[in-house]
Amino acid sequence: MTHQPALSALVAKDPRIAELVEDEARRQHDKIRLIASENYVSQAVLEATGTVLTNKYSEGYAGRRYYEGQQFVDPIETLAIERAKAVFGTEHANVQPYSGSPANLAAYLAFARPGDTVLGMALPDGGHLTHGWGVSATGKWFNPVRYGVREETGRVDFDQVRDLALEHRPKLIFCGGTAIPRTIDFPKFAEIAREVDAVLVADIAHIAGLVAGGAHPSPVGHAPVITTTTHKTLRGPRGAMILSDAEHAKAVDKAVFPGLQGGPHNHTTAAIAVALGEAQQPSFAEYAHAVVANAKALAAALIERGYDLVSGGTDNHLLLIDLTGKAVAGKPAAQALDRAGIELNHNTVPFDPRKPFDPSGIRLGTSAITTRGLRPEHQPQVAAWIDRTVTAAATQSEGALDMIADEIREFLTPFPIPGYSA
Ligand code: DSN
Repeated sequence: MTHQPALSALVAKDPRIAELVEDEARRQHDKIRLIASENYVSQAVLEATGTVLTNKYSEGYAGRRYYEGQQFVDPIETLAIERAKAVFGTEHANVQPYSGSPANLAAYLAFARPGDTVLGMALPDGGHLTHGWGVSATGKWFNPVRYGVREETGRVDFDQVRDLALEHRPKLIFCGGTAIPRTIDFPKFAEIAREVDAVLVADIAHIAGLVAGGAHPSPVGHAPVITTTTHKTLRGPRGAMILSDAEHAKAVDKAVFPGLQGGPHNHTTAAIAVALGEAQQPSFAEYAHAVVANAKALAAALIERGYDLVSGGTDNHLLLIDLTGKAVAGKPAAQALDRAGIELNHNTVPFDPRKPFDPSGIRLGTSAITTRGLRPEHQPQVAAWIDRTVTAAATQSEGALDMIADEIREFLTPFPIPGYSA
């Protein structure tokens, strides 16, 4: 058995599921995991998610619940809230959203009405589905207007943001997204939001851990409402939070419950509290800065090998690579990389002439490999494996992939992960 702690009851009761979980643990151990939204949570976070708290219903908020028996859930949720406020320096925190999309939906429910205009970053330019993209409920139920990046720089076009805001007078402006390799200029967004009297929502799902660790500027004081998942750079369980100033607190809470959700997932709340406790430690700031150092080193090594990075590099954990010049599209490259032991996702790049399901780019992030202990000196080797694999994919040299996977498995042996024992 490889999973830690051992899944003895699961093995006895449901060997097929146990076997699949064991296989997944081994897969996570044997690969260089570069999916920008993923990480490895600590053993303590893993344990908290697997507790009896999953048995409990707790609609409402601490001291104001609709079910009895909240003697222990109330202090757990209160601790999570207090730690969130301390880590991010906000006046209010709601730790109940089930994940990032419901957290963003709660922001719409709190501060807009169906049909209202919202301004968000276009998905192919790095935004998120829930920032008003057409196929999302947020694009169907609201009137979305979208800004993007400048073609020549790959960075947000603030002239366009301002022009669109002045023309359309949105109720909400979203900043942040899923494929933004550069620092988000919160003061600039705040200035535009103030000018048109819109509520600025900073979606910091990708960079929350960097903000918490002081490796990215904070939106606090600029965006009155901040949404985030808890499982990306922040390194907690799958969940989300909404942070806000005191003025917007009541509307946020009402929107999450009873507006959008039922009972919070108490096992997740406990694990969020644990992750936030970890984020309060000095070692977390070291981790956050190491994530950025690794991303910069990987970017430099890839550029040296002739790769075209959107915006020319990175300021955070994320790299977006346009493979147009490499004779292979994003999806076949990502599939070859997965087979070679490097896990990432295909991604559109700004002004992509290809379709989202078969785009020109790949997206990489360095949080998981940083948690695992890889450092800048390892990045030239990671870049070399990526390059060998992309070249093999372009020339359809399938045989090279298994050899690279073997090399990577051996390379990773001295880097243990929580939840797995070889
Ligand atoms: N799935 C997340 C990501 O990978 O960025 C966004 O929802």
